[in-house]
Amino acid sequence: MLDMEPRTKLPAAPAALIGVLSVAIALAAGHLLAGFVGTPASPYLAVGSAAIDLSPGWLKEFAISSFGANDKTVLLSGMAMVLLLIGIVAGLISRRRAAPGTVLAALLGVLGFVAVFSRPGLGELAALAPAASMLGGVLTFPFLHGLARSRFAPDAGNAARDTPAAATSRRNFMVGSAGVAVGAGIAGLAGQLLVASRDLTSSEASIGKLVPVQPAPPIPRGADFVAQGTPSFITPARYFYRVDTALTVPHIQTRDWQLRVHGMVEREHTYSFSDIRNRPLKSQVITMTCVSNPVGGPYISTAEFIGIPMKDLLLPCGVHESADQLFATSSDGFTAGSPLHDVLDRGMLAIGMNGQPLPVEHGFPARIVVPGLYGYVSATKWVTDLELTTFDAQAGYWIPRGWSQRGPIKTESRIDAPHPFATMPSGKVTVAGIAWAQPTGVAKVEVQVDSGPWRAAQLATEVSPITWRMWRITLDLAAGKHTVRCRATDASGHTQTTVTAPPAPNGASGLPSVTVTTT
Ligand SMILES: Nc1nc2c(c(=O)[nH]1)N[C@H]1C(S)=C(S)[C@@H](COP(=O)(O)O)O[C@H]1N2
Ligand SMILES: [Mo]
Repeated sequence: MLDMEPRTKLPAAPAALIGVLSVAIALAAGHLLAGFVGTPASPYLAVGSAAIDLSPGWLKEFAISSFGANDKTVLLSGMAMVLLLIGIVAGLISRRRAAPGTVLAALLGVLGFVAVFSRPGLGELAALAPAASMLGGVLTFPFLHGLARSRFAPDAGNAARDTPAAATSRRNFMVGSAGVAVGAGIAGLAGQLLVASRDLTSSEASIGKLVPVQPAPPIPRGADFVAQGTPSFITPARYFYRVDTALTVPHIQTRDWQLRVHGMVEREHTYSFSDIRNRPLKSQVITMTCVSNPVGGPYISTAEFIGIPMKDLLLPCGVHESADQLFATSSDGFTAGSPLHDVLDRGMLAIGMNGQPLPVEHGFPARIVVPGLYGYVSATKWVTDLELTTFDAQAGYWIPRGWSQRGPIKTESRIDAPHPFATMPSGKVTVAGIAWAQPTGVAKVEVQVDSGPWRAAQLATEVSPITWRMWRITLDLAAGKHTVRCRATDASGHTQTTVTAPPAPNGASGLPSVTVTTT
């Protein structure tokens, strides 16, 4: 019957508008439901997380090196642009009939389901969020399309423009679109508020101040050269570098947290948070380093971590002789495998950092830190599962993405002052920086100006072999342009390599250099 009528062709702008509004309501409805059933169930965030997991290693490395900790914001904004475009396209391919746009909305809905089901640790209720998105899109598009069709029907135009019926259809379309827009805004905002309100303030407060029974010795005077431009020896938690694949950080209450130890052990065991909290805590100053750190880069920081030695958790379970890998899984599905030998020797399950419970971004309520190994093969945040296994049997998150299965930290150094391309008066110029060689320790740092001789820099007081070491040297520079290089030698006598390598597959190398002009 309807098909017999002449079809109205919607003008492009309102057609695009109804597409965009339908996408908006779909996203908002899903996000709102996710506020109840769990943040990662938000289809928008789930698609983003899936995109992170599926994107190739080079792309992630590019994102980390170009956007740093803002990489997630860039991803989410990019997705918003793409969705805006999809909405416009959905509208434009549906100027005569609602079917194409409705089908596109349904396809997006399916994508939402697939993405949400690819997220680990979500219960069945999580399906409500993509279901709300799907319904929102699939119902709203034909609804608005119907309103628009009567609004732009040929007889609603010209001659009959001022009939009451035409006025009604104009109003209906306006009220309908405005209603959807406002509804999407409210649902999206409410979802965001719910997501943000699942905060851990009370859970963190219930931990109380973390006072180690075996504290690390205090940081001696002269351990850094802040006045000359090095970082402070201890990195305040808010400045501590952050690298992870989590689009939204997992919010785990301590009462819900469990750590299961299984695999090649005599006895499986599951620890609760109070099992850990009530043990005699130890603190250790550790410098963490990311394998993605380029030469001269910022992904290195130091904190006093508080927790208990990994061996105290693992050995009571009766670890089999033939296990050689500790395979740790995070609540968000990230995995990292470390050589068991290193874990038993010096690994730590940390529940605190610089006197406070771990910040959520750094793994609340518990993470692993193994001095001497890059984070991607050791420093699992939000850790919930420890499997004793072998390197032949399992490979962590980054390994199939092109990174080495073993990730010992390379002996490296960095120049912090002067800044590259700085201009300064000729004469005395102080150069300062950091060097690291965990767990061996830094024995020497040398500096070279242009093609001159290598000269030993003054080392700051050593704190421990598992932390960075600051250095400085005052040079006498004649007027002109100079390139200053540095190199570290570790306590085993190994000098950092001059061979330039990119971060993948096992850490960047090459001598750091800074070019300055003296006048
Ligand atoms: N759950 C989880 N843990 C993780 C990661 C991750 O992506 N997810 N990234 C690792 C990497 S690559 C590094 S370098 C360190 C960074 O720890 P930070 O963010 O506390 O500095 O965490 C490691 N632990
Ligand atoms: Mo990393």
